[in-house]
Amino acid sequence: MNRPQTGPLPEPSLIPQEGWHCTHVYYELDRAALSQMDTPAISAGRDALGNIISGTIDGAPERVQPSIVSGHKADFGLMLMDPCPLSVDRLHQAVLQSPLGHALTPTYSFISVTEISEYVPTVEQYAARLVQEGESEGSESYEAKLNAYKQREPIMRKQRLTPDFPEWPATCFYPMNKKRKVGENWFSLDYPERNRMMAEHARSGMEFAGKVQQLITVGVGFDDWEWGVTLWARNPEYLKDIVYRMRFDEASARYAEFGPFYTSYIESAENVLAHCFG
Ligand code: 76R
Repeated sequence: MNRPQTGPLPEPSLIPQEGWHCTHVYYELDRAALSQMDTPAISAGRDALGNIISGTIDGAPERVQPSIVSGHKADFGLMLMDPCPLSVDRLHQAVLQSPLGHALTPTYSFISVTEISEYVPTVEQYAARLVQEGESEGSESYEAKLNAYKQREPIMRKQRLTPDFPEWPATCFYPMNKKRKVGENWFSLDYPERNRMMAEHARSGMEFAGKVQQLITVGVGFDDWEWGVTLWARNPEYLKDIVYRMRFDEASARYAEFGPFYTSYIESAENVLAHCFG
């Protein structure tokens, strides 16, 4: 997480030197407030809200993803990302200030930023890992694997810092911590030990390539949990499969603590509102 500062200090700014701000926010409809409105007012309000949550209004964040939340925790959710945290928050405020805003209650939110985890190997570290795993430097297979990683690395970087969202129908968000208990404190383990467990974690994650995509955003210093886990799945059943699988990884089994899960289904703004308002 910590990168040494090189060169002159940057100008004071809200914009990260790399990466984006991210907010997950969930809203519930207040049916009592809605019942006080007549049908044309609700319909006009729905149009206005649809415009906002489709992310097409002026100054909208770079990424706006509406989804239908299953269960009682909320009716719909938004995942918002932008270099500027105020641009992210402006969209949330636009929702609340819209004509239906008084009939919407935010029930949960999580604010975080993107980063490249300290456990993602650089090309040099990857090369060293290949040798450690028994590849001989300069061999054909060593060069092939290294080249493949060289090609993949910038794409992975982009996807971690300024992601494109996959075109998949299901998503799940939950915040998590790593334990800080006497005798079981993630943060008092040395780096090689954490790196060993995160490498095991990454290997089990890669078994879900093509089925699940993950985005880890960091809440440390911003919100009540250390990380936000966003999973997108080709099918909701893979959400269950991956989370179950990872419960057996040492990094999760021994050290992870989880907050509430928000599972939701990605739809256009129009469909989300049609679902919620009937
Ligand atoms: O970024 C990378 O792909 C490199 C490898 C990798 C890192 C560094 C990786 C891979 N993860 C990393 C970091 Mn992950 N991840 C979770 C959860 O439910 C649980 O038990 C844990 C929640 C899931 C489901 C998941 C999925 N990962 C992290 C971190 C940050 C740790 C830090 O920086 O200290 C957390 C909290 C975390 C948690 N992980 C993968 C996945 C998947 C599917 C992969 C494979 C890579 C991919 O296809 O995207």
